Amino acid sequence: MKRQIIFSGVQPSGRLTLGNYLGALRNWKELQYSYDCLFAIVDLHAITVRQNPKLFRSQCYDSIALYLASGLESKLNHIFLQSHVPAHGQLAWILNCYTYIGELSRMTQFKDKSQRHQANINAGLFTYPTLMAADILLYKTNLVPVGADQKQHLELARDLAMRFNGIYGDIFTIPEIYQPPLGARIMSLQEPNKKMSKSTTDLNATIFLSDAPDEIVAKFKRAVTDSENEIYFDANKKPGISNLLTIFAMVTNRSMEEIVEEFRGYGYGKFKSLVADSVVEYLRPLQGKYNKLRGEQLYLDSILLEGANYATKLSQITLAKVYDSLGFIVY
Ligand code: AQP
Repeated sequence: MKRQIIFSGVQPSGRLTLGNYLGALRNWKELQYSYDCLFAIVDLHAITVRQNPKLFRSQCYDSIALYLASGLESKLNHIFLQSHVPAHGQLAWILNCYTYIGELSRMTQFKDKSQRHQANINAGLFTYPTLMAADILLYKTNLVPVGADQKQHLELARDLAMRFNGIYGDIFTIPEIYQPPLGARIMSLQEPNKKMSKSTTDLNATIFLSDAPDEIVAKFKRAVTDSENEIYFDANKKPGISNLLTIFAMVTNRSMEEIVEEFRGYGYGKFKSLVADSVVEYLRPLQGKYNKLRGEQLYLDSILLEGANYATKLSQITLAKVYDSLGFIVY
């Protein structure tokens, strides 16, 4: 029986974070055994914010090495750079013509990023969600595993697919979202009401997957909590401690109830050290694999090439169908 298709991606817009890992990559690793998976490094998305070209190229290689180090098996998955597959841009243009300004104006990521990059509120930042819809729809994707911040974009992708199908017939598969029960939104260590983000200006706010153990320990030590000094889960009242509890539960694979029960009487300082040590141990094997893989550029290139060839072929099938439905002349 044909397996269902997964598509997802991460922007190489900086160093990947613990949020990217717990909200996305970790789930990809679990899902790779049951689905046909395409995982992109979405470099076209990343240029909606200015990037330094030399650093950017290096971050693209960092990302693919991290994908593999996270446990994605090259034999099971197709890993590629979005810019290597022309159909992403081609379909994005078409979908732009079926997306309303009002819909894009409601996107919270656009509002948030235009606040943060006021000198560069470009059209790409605005139409980012139509490119994301193209990414997903090109591959007849059934399931998209993403963190909570991408839910709104995914809903738009579904709306666009249904709108297009409503006019032209059964062209696109309607994708479903996959969100993890825990970790869909790992929060900033400094502003626990905001999500942890790779493009943060406050380096203490984010755990990067490449952080050294002493950096991880120092960041958790400085994590913002509250003045109550009692450990229990309440994301609204105690966002800092609840975030630490979530991270701890995920990296130790223990239930929230069990952890809260065990650590209720602990002081915050002691608990923070425990979380830090668990994260250091959790990331150790990943970091070891990453350090080895990152130097193997020819190997990384070979994976990207295979991925791009496969994705290009698959994407052309959907694109031809779309062109034909629109009345474009297709040979
Ligand atoms: N804090 C987070 N918690 C859980 N999941 C997260 N993701 C991102 N941050 C968290 C998920 O990681 C995947 C890739 O995200 P992205 O690189 O496409 O962009 P983003 O969502 O905008 O992530 P960042 O780290 O905040 O990047 P910048 O700073 O460049 O904007 C997605 O599935 C996302 O949900």
